[in-house]
Amino acid sequence: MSQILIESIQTLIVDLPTIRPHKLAMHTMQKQTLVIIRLRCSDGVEGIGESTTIGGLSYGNESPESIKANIDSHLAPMLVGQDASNINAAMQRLDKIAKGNTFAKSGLESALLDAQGKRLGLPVSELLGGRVRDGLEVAWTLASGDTERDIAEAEQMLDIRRHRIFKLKIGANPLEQDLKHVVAIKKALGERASVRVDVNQGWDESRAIRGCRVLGENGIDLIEQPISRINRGGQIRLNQSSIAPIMADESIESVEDAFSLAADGAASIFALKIAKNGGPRAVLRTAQIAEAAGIALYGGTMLEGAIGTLASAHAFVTLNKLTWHTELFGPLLLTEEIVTEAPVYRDFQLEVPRTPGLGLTLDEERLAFFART
Ligand code: MUC
Ligand code: MG
Repeated sequence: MSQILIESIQTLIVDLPTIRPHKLAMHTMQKQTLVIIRLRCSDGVEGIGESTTIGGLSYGNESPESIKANIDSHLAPMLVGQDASNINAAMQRLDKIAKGNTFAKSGLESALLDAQGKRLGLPVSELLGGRVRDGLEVAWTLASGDTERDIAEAEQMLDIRRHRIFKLKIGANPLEQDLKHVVAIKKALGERASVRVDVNQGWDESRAIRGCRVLGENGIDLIEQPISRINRGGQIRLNQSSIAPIMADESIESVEDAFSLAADGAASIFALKIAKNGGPRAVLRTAQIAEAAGIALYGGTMLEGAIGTLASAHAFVTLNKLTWHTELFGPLLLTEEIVTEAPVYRDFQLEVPRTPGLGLTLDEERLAFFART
């Protein structure tokens, strides 16, 4: 059989409206910007991928514009003309010429997997070794910035059986105001829901000591990234003292970060994100480090659209244990889709397609309408 080559790689920046403003410690999202990758191969197969971050440069080191520029100028030229079926070789080439850039690499790795799955007639999960679960339970983030509105939103999600795990975005307001907000929501929902918080590095250690204690005493199940990713000593101390388990999110910007956090005992849960590890295969390396270290797992998101969400989901369904479930709700935060069939959420779960590749088809018209020109 003659070799199948990567013929071209196209990147598109797509801006989609959100159902409401989404308020995080570092940024309030009024829209989400996706970078869509189209990787065309000499056998006529096209793989699609997504490289998406939150709030321009306010969350991580890569922005949609830098992702596009770096793929177009540096990464794509390294892949065009290469064997489309050899994902190990392709990703090694990228790692050799580009440090970091895990968001960009994640979209490319997803596109390579999608193409290979379509070529072989296999879902990406099967390329990754096979699924051990069918669906993934999905948390919803309450981030309207208003306590009563958040409670109403949670009640509605419980009623329609879409979510029973809620993550509250805090860290932007004064500590006491944030604590009051979280405790009021937990009181309203009681045992009907798991309530967790994400501080997005918003506290310093002095505030985190009190914050973690009050949250733990009030039945909050998990505290995500309470302090800066840079303050390793603080993370270790909080992980030792907090009643509620501490999850590392921003602290993990690479597989190597995951290893060093595990070695230091700086968290008891890892948020897995394909974008921060360099793709669906790369994130499984972080999962293996966690498993070996006895660290629990959570399937995280960068609020990707359908493509990035299912690229994550195909990796997460292969995991042995996913104790804290997932937050793969990105498509539900958007008012518009750029694929023909949106991912299916039913009975608290995201269904992971069993069709070849990621299981998605681009809606050319919608994509052309929302793509930046
Ligand atoms: C984050 O920090 O976890 C995930 C859900 C959400 O609302 O924001 C993201 C990012
Ligand atoms: Mg987080």
